[in-house]
Amino acid sequence: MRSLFFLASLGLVAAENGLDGWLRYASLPCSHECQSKLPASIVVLNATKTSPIYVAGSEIQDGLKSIYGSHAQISKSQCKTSSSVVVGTVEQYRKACGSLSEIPELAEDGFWLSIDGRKIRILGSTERGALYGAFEYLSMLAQGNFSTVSYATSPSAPIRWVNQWDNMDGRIERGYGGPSIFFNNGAIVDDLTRVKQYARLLASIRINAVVVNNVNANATLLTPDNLKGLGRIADVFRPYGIQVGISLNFASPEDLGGLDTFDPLDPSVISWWSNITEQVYQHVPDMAGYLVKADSEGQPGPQTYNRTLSEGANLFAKAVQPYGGIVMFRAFVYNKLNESNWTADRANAAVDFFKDLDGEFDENVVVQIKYGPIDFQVREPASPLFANLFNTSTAIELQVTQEYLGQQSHLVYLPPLWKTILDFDLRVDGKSSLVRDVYTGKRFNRKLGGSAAVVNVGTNTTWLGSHLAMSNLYAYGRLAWNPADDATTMLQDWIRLTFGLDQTVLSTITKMSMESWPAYEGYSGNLGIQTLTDILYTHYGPNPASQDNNGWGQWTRADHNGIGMDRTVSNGTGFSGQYPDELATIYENIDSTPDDLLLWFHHVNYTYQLHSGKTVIQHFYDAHYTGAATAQTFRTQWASLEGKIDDGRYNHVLRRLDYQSGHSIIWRDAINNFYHNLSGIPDTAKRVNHHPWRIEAESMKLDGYKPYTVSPFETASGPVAIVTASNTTVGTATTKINFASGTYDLAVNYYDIFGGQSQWQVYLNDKQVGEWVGNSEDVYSHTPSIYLDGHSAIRIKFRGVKVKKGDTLKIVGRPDGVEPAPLDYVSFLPEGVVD
Ligand code: GCV
Repeated sequence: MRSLFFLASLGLVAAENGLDGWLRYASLPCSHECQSKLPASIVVLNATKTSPIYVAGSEIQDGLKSIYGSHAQISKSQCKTSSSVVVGTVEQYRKACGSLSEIPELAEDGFWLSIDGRKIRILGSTERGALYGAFEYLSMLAQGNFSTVSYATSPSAPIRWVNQWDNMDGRIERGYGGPSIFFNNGAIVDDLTRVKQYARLLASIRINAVVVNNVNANATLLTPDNLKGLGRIADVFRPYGIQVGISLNFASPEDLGGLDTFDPLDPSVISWWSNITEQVYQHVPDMAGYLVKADSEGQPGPQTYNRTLSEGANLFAKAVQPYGGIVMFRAFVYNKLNESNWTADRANAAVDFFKDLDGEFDENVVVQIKYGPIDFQVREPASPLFANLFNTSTAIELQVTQEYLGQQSHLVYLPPLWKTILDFDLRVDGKSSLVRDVYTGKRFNRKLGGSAAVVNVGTNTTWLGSHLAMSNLYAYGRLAWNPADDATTMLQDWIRLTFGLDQTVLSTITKMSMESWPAYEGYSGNLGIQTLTDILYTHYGPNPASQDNNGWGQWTRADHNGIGMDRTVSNGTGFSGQYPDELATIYENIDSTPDDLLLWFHHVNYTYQLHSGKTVIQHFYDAHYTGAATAQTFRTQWASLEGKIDDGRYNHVLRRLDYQSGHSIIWRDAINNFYHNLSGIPDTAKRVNHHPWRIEAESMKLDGYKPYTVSPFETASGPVAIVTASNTTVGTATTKINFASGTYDLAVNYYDIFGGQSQWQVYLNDKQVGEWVGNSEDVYSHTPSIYLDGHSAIRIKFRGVKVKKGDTLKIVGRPDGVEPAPLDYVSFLPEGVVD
């Protein structure tokens, strides 16, 4: 038996790249108990190599070997031995092995798992269900869990989908893990190896369908060659129990089919869609269905012809109905609005568009609703549309790809945010109406329903762009199966599977992850004001001004006196009236509105006093300091795990957390400066605009550098930075240090823009103490910027630098391409100071 020491040391040397995600089947020691519980063989009740049952058998075989070094043969007979895993459907078991009384009723895709010593039976109501059971067994093995169990589990809802926003040219809209694993250059890629690996990950979290292309859809997916390619993709997913779906462009009959209309009621359009659907099903006989974004953000839709959204949806519903397909019709429909109209409100749009269509959709249509009324913000109330459709099937749309939440360059574990919605009680008719009970069909007795999440994995070996972001995908699958699952429990299973069983690793990553969403909310947008990111550009860094004076309807209505959207019925947009009475009353009244949604529902002065006793503005200041302070601890917590996690993943994550600690300060200062400037109200703790440990670059002696006024102003300290005088001039900034002699961490704030890789060196008395290259676009996952702003602003730290009062600090910047080696400031940080 291999010793623990040997295994631990194995873990340290073998750098991992993340490709296997939580299915790495890392080697574990095998105790006596373990030895006595490893099965000798695996009986698959369907030996066809492309069946989920066979896949289940192979996964178990690989897992046993990889985790415990044990060899189990796969066979198709001897189903009654006492030392085998038997895997199949209930039906197959009855036929091959006789009846079984102890299996409780299973819903579609449910499974029964029975482990009694070496006798293991994994039986699904479907083959896909049996595969889920196999992954459950493997998850137990990989966590060293040899319990005797016998239980059945069934999904909360039939729809457990993921959506990819992949474009045909291989780029992914809001994707932070590299280009598409499906498409390149207008066609389906030849090598589908990564698709198979994705299928494995998705099956293990019980996802049953994947929509492979962007909702902003390109009709060329429907060309004969691409449909053939789609067939190849479906063939790869099928053995894993995953069906393929596709997004459609409403105008395809015109754009691709050459018709002069795409009117959903026109007979030529109806027959065009029925024809193309037949072709789709020829290539993909089990195609799951269509996903449709219509009349939204420039996408064509039925409104072009004054047809209703339900008429648009039903066009597709009728086309896929003969094949058993469904239509996921997105409720993300809104028009551009004018902010000078006090009652205009994008949040109203979904209910305004869909409420009156309740009952008008065909039975195989599911209305797919984003969790909040705006767009995946850091905090939103639950979409009131869930409380307005009683005769229509619904699905909730979540977003694993962190579009507004740090784009995988920030650690943000999302389930605590999702749970604020899933577990929320809408009180329809004064009765318990949890959001999760609505979209799973329980509350209003709908057969269809479930969840979809925008995932956007790419070819990066980390899939999403960061190892820690995979906890969000894992937990999404768990919640799609059981939305009542607990955020910490799911996380801890993921940690053990991803990083091993060490208790310190478990408690540390749990703590960091559970603190991450509150921290992000702290240093971005508070009190329900939305994320405050730049909504007109990358959706990444801070830019609160972008949230007003735009036609997108994503507003804060901030001015010198106050902030917040008045969404009351009495004086505002009327949005609060879209909720059932009990909730409408709570939100209508400022006193009963919870603090964390205050600015979502009410426009107040900055001096308005919260339930907490603080004023709104002081809450902003404090939350930004607390949030950024928490983000500083993530790096330190992770660093304490050095030696317990393989170097590859340890260093990859460390670099991101280092970056996040700096970028959280950029967020903190930008938002605080912005509202300090707008309101003119000082921070009672005197931190905002007071930075005793900073030396502004523009105040240094400049040679080859010149001052540069940054816009938006709040994303530069000062608010001026420096840039080299030309794209070829080397710049030098020098100053004498007046801080007391001692040891400091040196933090340098600079800008790393797309289109160049400048180089910087830092000297103390001509001795180099640090250097770096502006290559963040190659290192991190977020969308880069071509400007000096809150996206490109970045901080690097050199730790433990010995400084004497009177030393000379010199920074040399070498521009590259369009990047003029920009610098903002240098902080000399004594231990414990974050400035
Ligand atoms: C795919 C937001 C995103 C868009 C996205 C859209 C949607 O507006 O920024 O990139 O488009 O939502 O969900 O359709």
